[in-house]
Formats: sequence, C-alpha cells, structure tokens
Amino acid sequence: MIVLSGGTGTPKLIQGLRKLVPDEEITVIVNTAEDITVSGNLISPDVDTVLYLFSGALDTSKWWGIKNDTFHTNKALQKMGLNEKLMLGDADRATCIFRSELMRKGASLTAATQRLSSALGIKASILPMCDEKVDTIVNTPQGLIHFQDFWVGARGEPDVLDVKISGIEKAKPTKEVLAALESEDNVIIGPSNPITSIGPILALKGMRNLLKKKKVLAISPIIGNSPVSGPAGKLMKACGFPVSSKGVAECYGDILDVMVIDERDDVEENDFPVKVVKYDTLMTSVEKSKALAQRVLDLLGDIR
Ligand code: GDP
Ligand code: FO1
Repeated sequence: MIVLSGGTGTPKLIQGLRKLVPDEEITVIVNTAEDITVSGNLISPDVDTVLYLFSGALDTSKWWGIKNDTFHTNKALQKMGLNEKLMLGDADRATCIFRSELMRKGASLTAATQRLSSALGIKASILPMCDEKVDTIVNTPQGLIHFQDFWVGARGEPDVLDVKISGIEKAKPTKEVLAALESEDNVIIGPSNPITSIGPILALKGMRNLLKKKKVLAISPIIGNSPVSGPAGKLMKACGFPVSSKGVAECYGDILDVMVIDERDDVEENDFPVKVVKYDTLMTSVEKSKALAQRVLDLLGDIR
C-alpha cells in the first residue's frame, strides 16, 4: 500500500489505515519541500510527523513534534538572543541532530530516515520523496520567502502571488521510491496540501508518467470552498486553481482514477473528469479515520 503524504491530513488517514493494514505493508512517500535547517540541524517536518506517527510519539493535538516534549534548549537559546525559526522540542531536536550527523558523515536523507525508522522500531517504509534539497518558496508582495517563514514566521498572513519549488528541476524520485512504485498497482494521495505537500512529489522527474500507469485514488483536503486546516486555500488561489475539490482534481490532472470528496460538498459527481465518490472525510477521531481508510481500500478493491 503506497501513500503520498504531507504532514497533517494524510497522517490522519494513515492513523486509520494502520488499524486495517499491518505497518509492514505500508509505504509512505513523504514531501520534503518544507525541510529547513534550524540551529545547524535539518528539520524534515513531514517526514518527522510520519516517523512519530508510526513510533507512537506524535503530538496529535498539533500534528507535529513529540507529545510531552520539553523546549529547554529552544528557551535557553532564546535567552541568549537566538530566536529559532521553529519552536523545536528537545526530543524532536535529538531526531534532527541524529539525522544531520548521519548526513554530515555522507548519508542521504533516505538512509538517515531508514536509520531513524529502525531506531524508533518502525516497521512501515518511510521514504523521503527525493534526496536532493528542494525548498518551497512563497512569492509575496514583500518578496520571496521560505514556506516556514511564511507559515510560522508570518503566520500565513502575507498575500501570496505565486509558489515555486526551488531545486525541483534537478530532483528525482529516489531508487527506493521507484522500487516501491514498481511493486504496487495502487497509490493513495492522502488529503494533503495539493500545492506544498503533494505538488512537490508530483513535480519530481518522471513521477507523473509513473503514476499514470497506477490506479491513483486521491482524497480532497478541501471541503466546500475551504481547507480543513492550513494555507491550502490561499496557495491554490495564488497558483490559479479554484479552492474546491474540483480545483484539487484540476491540480492532480490526468494521473487520477478516483477522487473521494466530502459528503458535505455541494457539487455534482459527474461534473468531474474522474470517478468521484462522496464520503465523510472529516477525520475528527481515529474511528472516523479508520472508516475513511476502509472506504479507500474498498474503492481500490483491496479486500481485508
Ligand atoms: P502539512 O504538511 O502540515 O501542510 O499537512 P498536509 O499537507 O498533509 O495536510 C494539510 C491539508 O490537510 C490541509 O489542506 C487540510 O485541509 C487537510 N486536512 C486536515 N485534516 C483533514 C481532514 O480531517 N479531512 C480532510 N479531508 N482534509 C484534512
Ligand atoms: N509549526 C508552527 O506553527 N510553529 C512552530 O514553532 C513549529 C515548529 C516545528 C518544529 C518541528 C517540526 O517538525 C514542525 C514544526 N512546525 C511548527 C510545523 C511546521 O512548520 C509546518 O506545519 C509543516 O512544515 C507543514 O507541513
């Protein structure tokens, strides 16, 4: 089972999927375009959320960081006048230090993630989308800023003119990602931000052509005309897409076979260029995540 993921909506779906499918059978291809170096160490926010989800440590009140983490280092640095771009917890920082130490010694992001996975006792396969550094850059009237400066630093407030994924032209899916795709017929695109989470994965060299050969099911992160959370609406609009499940279908285009949209969505299923199924996609509990995951498996013909 392959799932393409960002760091909030899709991990909620995976939480339910894990109740139905053994971890060993789950491969998650994760966005890395929001990665950022803070105080010398690389944070890979979406990869870390997925790691912590599988290890059981994730703070699911925020969908990032480790539950009950402390912030002593971040606060001590602040006292000395160093304000970190992201509030990095102490245990979360240990993950980033371990990753960065491995990478400073020559490991790829994929290899470092594999070491972290086994250190955390994770059975699922968590694959960063690529090993090249790519950065989501938001174009605002005040200039170009990194996604984390836009979302955390400026609380998502600046107007957005455009979004670019810097470095994406040179980025390719890793051999691990290619091997995973080779061995599976079905791909789930979870309800993640189509511009900043799924967009970078689809923009990797050859990725769209590979996915065209698969049965691809996507779940819309937009209900009605708003995202459930986060900046997807503002960013989709800036990139010229309608803020709706139809706009999400437009973003994904011809790789899609099935799209699950929310039952509250006041749109006609036959208005879409792909097969559309309505279901309750608002995952406010593990039970609801499991029910949605079961519907997804049924649609993919995966009988369990
Ligand atoms: P990020 O990396 O933190 O931006 O997280 P993702 O890209 O994985 O997820 C963000 C997207 O998830 C947002 O566009 C939300 O609208 C969507 N989302 C969050 N929770 C839910 C949910 O329960 N149902 C649906 N359909 N979408 C959700
Ligand atoms: N998001 C915030 O809004 N504020 C933070 O201080 C913050 C810290 C942080 C630390 C580690 C990490 O892995 C993620 C963190 N996030 C924080 C979430 C992150 O900025 C974004 O929500 C994701 O990049 C979107 O996928």
